[in-house]
Amino acid sequence: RKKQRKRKMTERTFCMIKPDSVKRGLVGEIIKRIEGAGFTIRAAKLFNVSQEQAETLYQEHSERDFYQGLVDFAMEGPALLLVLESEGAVQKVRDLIGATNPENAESGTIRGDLGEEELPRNLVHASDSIKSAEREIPIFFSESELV
Ligand code: 3AN
Repeated sequence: RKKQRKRKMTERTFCMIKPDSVKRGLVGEIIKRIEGAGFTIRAAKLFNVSQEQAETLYQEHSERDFYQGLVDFAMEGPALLLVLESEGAVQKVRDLIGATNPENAESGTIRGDLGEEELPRNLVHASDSIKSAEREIPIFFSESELV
């Protein structure tokens, strides 16, 4: 419909509330911020990420010295996996999360306000582009799990 075509593009992005957040009891606080920012949750599951999934998610970092630690961290306990939708969702969730290193993340962001540990323990992952989101969502969700 005409009205819908004029609106900005609705995007979906993949977000993982990482094991450090789940351990620290921060899931509610983080979801509150996500919902408060206007995202629609399209899928959510508490999940033990497998080694294959962690390696696939982080494949672009496979040559980095922190890769093994990053993969192990993703598997150290359950994570809350999300598919989030909004206009411009990819950039919007990255803005909400803040800089990669919590030490450098601005206050008002999730990592800036809640980050207390060293990398890779930075609370939340979010896809860095639409292309990444399209690659990452199917690592964890089947089409039928998206509502
Ligand atoms: P972001 O999550 O902000 O997109 P990336 O893609 O550069 O950051 O890094 C992916 C993940 O790798 C980060 N979320 C973090 O957990 C981990 N990481 C990044 N840099 C380092 C580092 N220097 N040492 C340990 N882990 C890191």
